[in-house]
Amino acid sequence: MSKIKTAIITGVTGQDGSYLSELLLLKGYNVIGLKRRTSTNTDERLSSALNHPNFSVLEADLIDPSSINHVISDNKPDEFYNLAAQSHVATSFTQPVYTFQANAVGVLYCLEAIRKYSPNTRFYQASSSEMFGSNFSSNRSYTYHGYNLLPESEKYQDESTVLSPNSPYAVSKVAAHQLVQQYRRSYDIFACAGVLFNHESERRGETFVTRKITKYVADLNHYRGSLRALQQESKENFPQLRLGNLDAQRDWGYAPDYVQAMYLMMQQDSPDDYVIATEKAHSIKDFLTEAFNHIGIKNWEPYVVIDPEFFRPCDVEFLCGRTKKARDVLGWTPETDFKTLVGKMVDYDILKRKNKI
Ligand code: NDP
Ligand code: GDR
Repeated sequence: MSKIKTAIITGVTGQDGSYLSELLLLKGYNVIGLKRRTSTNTDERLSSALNHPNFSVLEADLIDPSSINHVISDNKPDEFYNLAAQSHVATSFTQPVYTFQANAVGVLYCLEAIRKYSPNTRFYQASSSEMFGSNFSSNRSYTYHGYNLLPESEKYQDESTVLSPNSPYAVSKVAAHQLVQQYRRSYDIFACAGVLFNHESERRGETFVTRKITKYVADLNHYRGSLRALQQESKENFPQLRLGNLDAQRDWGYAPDYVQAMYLMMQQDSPDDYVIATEKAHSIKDFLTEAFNHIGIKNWEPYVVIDPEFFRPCDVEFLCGRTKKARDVLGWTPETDFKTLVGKMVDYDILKRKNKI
């Protein structure tokens, strides 16, 4: 009989950590989630995993190397998924030092602990499409007076696109990404990185733009329902949704599809880096249109106000991944399209608003 594998997941209380825990438990793993000490309960996303006999939680903080050393030397896991991070790009402009410590130096602590105490442990790093910044690849170049005039349909990012980070978050992720490659080359550690494009879900943090929109739409839907119940017609009292840059485009996928890719990368014969995306870009305006359409509102504009507070000192305008390598080597393809993703998120927030979840 084959031995039960043990996986450690950092960032287990986050969106991806919770889905990955459920996936690995289904696959028969013994899963140890690492969470940092907080004064309030952060277990909301773990309600299903916490009831599983093969799931346990230990306290560790990525900026405290002794806590990382302990969990790795005590447990010598087969697989270690590093999903913990200060993951909010806008916050990285106001907390750059903490962001770098957690997202870059924290990864070094994990890699060093594996090198010293458990060199056979396989390591997964949550790298990000933010690392590309404003850079992209294309099969042809089309310049006019020095300006690149390529249509967006011909721009993409893949494993060979040069990294060009333009936020403290992105710089920290590039540092971590290159450390992973360095440890792979220098010490023969099985260290791989998934360069994941934006992925969302019903469990997405409420300050990311997608969830901010779907929560607002659910609140608006609830408000309209109560007005109808009172047989009144008014939208004046309902506050507008305050957003920043609506023109940025993202390649949005569904988080449960993306944790499958993390697992597959760790099952390969040799470690490598893979871009994971849907290969379709949509703007924030497209997301607004889809989310408002879902509750029967054709024009979102009267409900949205542009607020300078939500603009970043430097933003990433266009991200759209190419996943040939992941499809060919891992056999991975995303199952959930943009429309379905938005619908799932709005429906969930509507149910939550009705206190049914
Ligand atoms: P979340 O923000 O939902 O979760 C982040 C997790 O990291 C939380 O569990 C958080 O704990 C934990 N954490 C933060 N700081 C520390 C620390 N110092 N020590 C220990 N734990 C810490 O992120 P996602 O689940 O969305 O993303 C997972 C990873 O993937 C992150 O590294 C992110 O940067 C990266 N990524 C995400 C993408 C996406 O679109 N979702 C795309 C590409 C990369 P707490 O609950 O206490 O806050
Ligand atoms: P991102 O996600 O920065 O791509 O990072 P986010 O949802 O925060 O922003 C996406 C785009 O929307 C614009 N935007 C707003 N963003 C937020 N948060 N709030 C607003 O009110 C708002 N208005 C407009 C932003 O300017 C941006 O262009 C996510 C995170 O999960 C990272 O951890 C991960 O690495 C990347 O995705 C890939």
